[in-house]
Amino acid sequence: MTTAPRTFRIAAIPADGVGKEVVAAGRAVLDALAEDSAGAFAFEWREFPWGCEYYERTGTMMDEDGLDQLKDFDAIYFGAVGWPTVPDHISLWGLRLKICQSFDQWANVRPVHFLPGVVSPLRKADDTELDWVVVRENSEGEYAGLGGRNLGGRGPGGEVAVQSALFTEVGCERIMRFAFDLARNRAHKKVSSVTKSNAQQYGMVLWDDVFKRVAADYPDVETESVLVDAMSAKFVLKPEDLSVVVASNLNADILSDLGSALAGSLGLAASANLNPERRYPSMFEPVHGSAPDIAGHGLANPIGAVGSAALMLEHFGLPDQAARLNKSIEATTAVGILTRDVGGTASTEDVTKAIIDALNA
Ligand code: GGG
Repeated sequence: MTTAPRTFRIAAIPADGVGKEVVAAGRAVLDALAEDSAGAFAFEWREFPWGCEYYERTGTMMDEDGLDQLKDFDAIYFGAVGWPTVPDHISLWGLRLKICQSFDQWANVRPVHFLPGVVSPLRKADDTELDWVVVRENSEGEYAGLGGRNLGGRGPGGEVAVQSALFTEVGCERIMRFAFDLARNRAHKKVSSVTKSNAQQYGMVLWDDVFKRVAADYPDVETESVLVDAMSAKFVLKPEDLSVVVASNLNADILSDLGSALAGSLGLAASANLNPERRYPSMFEPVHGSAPDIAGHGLANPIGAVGSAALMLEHFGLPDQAARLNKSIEATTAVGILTRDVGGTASTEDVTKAIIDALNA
């Protein structure tokens, strides 16, 4: 008996700058994997031209009915958003945040780990193996979009703006349960919760209260609550103490960039924006932005995007293929095929080709 191949429909949104180069790299690697699967699975792609150039042509970052166009895909594979000619808050809210929030992708998972052959400011010895995961609350908090400008009518030079953070008990609880479930399946069963609840006494105290309540349901998982300033120091000074770090939208955004820089480069970091209920498509993207300074020169590190493709394979229920992809990334960095951001001279294309070659090694 033969089984029908499973075809995964993926919406590719390369968007801006190096996003175009790294999405092309990730697609090439995934297509190579599918070609080699003897028909067991396939990927059907549709590419969307949205982003800052699209905004300059049309006045919108994505089509008005864009969410409708995306909603039936199995996943979204995203590049990076932002370009100097468009204000960042317009490009971010018009595309990436719009998709994350409209599709209730409330869990943003950002693993941090060492790769062989990559020099990291944290690597103390060849055998030091660090890996932790930042779990970012991705639907509310400081990025809830609440506030306003021109408040109070104080005249020229006296403008007042308010930016509020939204914390709901439901939103806090679901991200914490997600973090605890993840920690339970890791060797180091620990969740570190991050806030600034000594200074932000409403939403973040609610976060702390919910954390204590949820932790009681996971007696097998070690816990700690750490202020974000102290956690930044801990990332650098005591990273071996970390396993799953759960934090609000802004705090986790900052900490995950710090984590990937400590692993060697922002270009290495993968991420998944998940709608765990699977009511809407989830979105997979490298953590890095559009990097206008190197865009178009073949210098971008494709590893963050390829690692994000591995997270997408896990989401599709193909963990062996995800592991195969991650092994190919490691085989590539281990022999020193590295882009400039991690001290090498290889191009985006060289690294992509090496990853594809390593799939069958
Ligand atoms: N691929 C990630 C990306 O494009 N990031 C741009 C950015 O500014 N993101 C802010 C955020 O992560 O909320």
